[in-house]
Amino acid sequence: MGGNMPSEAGLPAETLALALGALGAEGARVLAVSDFYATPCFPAGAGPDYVNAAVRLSAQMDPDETLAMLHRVEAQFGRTRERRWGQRTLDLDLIAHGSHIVPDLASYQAWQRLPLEAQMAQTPDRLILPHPRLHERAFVLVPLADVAPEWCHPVLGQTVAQMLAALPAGDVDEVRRLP
Ligand code: A4P
Ligand code: MG
Repeated sequence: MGGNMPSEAGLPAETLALALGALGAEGARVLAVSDFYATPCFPAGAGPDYVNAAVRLSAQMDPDETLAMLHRVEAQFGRTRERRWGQRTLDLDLIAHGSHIVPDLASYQAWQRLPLEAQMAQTPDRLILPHPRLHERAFVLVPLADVAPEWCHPVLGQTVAQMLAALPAGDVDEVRRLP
């Protein structure tokens, strides 16, 4: 979960907290919620700091149904899409769905290996799992380690704890737990 703009629900931390209830109302069972973290905007300078968190869900939904459900909850909190990586009230990304690789290994690897410039210019028009950038982002891995430290990346073969330990210390230090 991430947000860096106020919504009608309030500041990003309030939006994220209320979105947890909305996930439940959509039929997903919330198994665990991470702490909330203040994280510097990526790319640097593109907007205000974010609040990020990670949630572990159980639901009778396949990956596409899960993403559609996340998009419905984003819409409830005023999410609009003007620009890739634009500022947003609420971004709910699907980081992983068990150990599924979606749609297939070759497509996953094509997105994972995309250079940064191309990432900024291109948006996938379908779901890619695991999320192709999760292993390089402290703002994902720090909260994820609260709820799923032992989850093992099905392509990279590393747990969340291992991927987090491999990040530059400076990236991790910039992620600040909110009181
Ligand atoms: N899509 C493909 N795979 C996925 C997935 N695993 N989860 C597709 C979610 N969506 C996925 O997403 C664009 C398209 O990606 C969708 O149509 C979907 O089918 P979007 O949510 O419309 O646009 P976006 O949010 O701008 O893209 P995305 O991919 O969510 O962006 P990123 O790369 O996750 O970056 N800085 C900090 N500190 N914290 C943040 O949370 N987030 C972003 C968003 C940028 N900088 C940030 C943060
Ligand atoms: Mg998104």
